[in-house]
Amino acid sequence: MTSGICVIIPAYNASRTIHQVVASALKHVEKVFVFDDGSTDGTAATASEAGAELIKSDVNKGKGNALKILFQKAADAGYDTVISMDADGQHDPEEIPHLINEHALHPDDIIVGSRMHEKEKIPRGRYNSMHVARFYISFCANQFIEDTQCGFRLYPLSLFQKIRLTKERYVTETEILMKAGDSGYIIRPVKIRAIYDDAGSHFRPVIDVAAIAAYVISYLQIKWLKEGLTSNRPFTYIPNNLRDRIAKHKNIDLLYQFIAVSVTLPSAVVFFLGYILLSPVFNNYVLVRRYYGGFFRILLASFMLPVLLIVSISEKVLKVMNIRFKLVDALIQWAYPNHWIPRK
Ligand SMILES: Nc1nc2c(ncn2[C@@H]2O[C@H](COP(=O)(O)OP(=O)(O)O)[C@@H](O)[C@H]2O)c(=O)[nH]1
Ligand SMILES: [Mg+2]
Repeated sequence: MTSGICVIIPAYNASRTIHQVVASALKHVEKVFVFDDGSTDGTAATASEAGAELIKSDVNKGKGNALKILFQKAADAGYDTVISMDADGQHDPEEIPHLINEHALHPDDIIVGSRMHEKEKIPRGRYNSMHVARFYISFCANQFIEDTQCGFRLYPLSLFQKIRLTKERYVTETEILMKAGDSGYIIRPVKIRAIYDDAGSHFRPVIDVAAIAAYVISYLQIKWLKEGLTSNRPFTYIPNNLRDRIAKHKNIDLLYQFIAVSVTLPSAVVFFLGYILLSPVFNNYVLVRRYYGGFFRILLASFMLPVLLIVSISEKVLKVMNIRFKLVDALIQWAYPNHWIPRK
């Protein structure tokens, strides 16, 4: 049993699994906090029965909101480190010691579970979107992150004094990694099992993926503008920066994200030119230069995004017509390689 570390679980209609998750987690930590987010299926009572301390909301506000409240709750209770886990049984509490052991070796770092080594167990569409997401999110975070979409993580709570969270629902966890990495934190993977048995999901493949993509693209554009014009300054995040201030106003944020996504390709060309032409003057994009392909691969990857969309839709249409045609996986592997120079 490790003191100073607690487990936090955002939960929404998870009565089938929450008892087992809480009870097993309590074998490894002294305290488990569960945030019940307006569940209608008895999640709250089941979590309490299993021994969790419960926080309850009557209306559903999504995973991001729940996590923010849980970080605060854990800090108020005197913990300096939290482990976040999903409520639906997709994370095995018996693997909590893997995160704790890695934390003991690297107490200042963020530890993130990675399922990417178990590709065959992850639904194909999910794996592919995780692969593309990590390509871009890694550039936001100035380092390669193996699995950017895994919610089984260990955070030092001091992190949340250094970054400001502005996004909601499933975007929050991506925002945390980007801002942490972009302010100098090291993000370390630990291998965990990928569990996709029969867990239902609240994740909406189109809306939630689009929300994450729009935030990542709109974040990167401000970051790369700064990085392109300054020398050797890869860590561009400071709380309440321009991107955070835009995010404060919902409608302005939506409009800005729409414009940012619309100009993805021309802006990639501009940054690429800045990468080539300004580097003798400014020692710019220093961490992009730790990526073997440099900005040329980023440019190529960005131009592949619309191609990928067309090929994915074609695959789906052909499938309906009973014609099997699988090009997307190969295209993704080719266009979004993860060739980062390893950290020493
Ligand atoms: N508090 C809260 N937690 C949520 C909500 N939606 C999802 N979660 C948590 O996030 C985890 C992952 O969400 P899920 O819908 O399973 O997405 P997936 O695992 O990525 O398919 C769930 O197991 C819950 O722990 C929500 O609306 N409120
Ligand atoms: Mg799930």
